[in-house]
Amino acid sequence: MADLNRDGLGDIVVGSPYEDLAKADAGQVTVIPGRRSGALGTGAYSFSQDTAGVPGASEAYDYFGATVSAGDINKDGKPELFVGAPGENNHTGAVWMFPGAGSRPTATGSRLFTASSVGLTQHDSTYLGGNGLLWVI
Ligand SMILES: [Ca+2]
Ligand SMILES: [Ca+2]
Ligand SMILES: [Ca+2]
Repeated sequence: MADLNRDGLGDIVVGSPYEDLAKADAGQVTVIPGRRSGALGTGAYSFSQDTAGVPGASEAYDYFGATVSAGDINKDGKPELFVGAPGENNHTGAVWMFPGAGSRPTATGSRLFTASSVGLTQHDSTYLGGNGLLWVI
């Protein structure tokens, strides 16, 4: 939960790492804005690696969305959304950052952090981005 659109209501960030899209277990993330009344779901939006403006591409077993987090890391008052895909690059893993904007984090300007981009050597099964509960359930 995080108030990504800054309306005072918590928004639900749902990771779906096993979402198939065009490739098995590519994964996606859906944001469901909080509402004071009425059914949840109005205004919901999703990101995957196939969303226009998002670096990378959905591949089988990326598990994009295995972990999610939010925080205003540049202190502009607009929270950023972070998404881990531990299966990316032969299970080295990677993390995406979606910058906060007027009413929601956007794909425009989103960035991809791989092991090498944060100074780590790429190793298979590092699972950068966390494995969440992938192998518990
Ligand atoms: Ca909100
Ligand atoms: Ca990928
Ligand atoms: Ca921000």
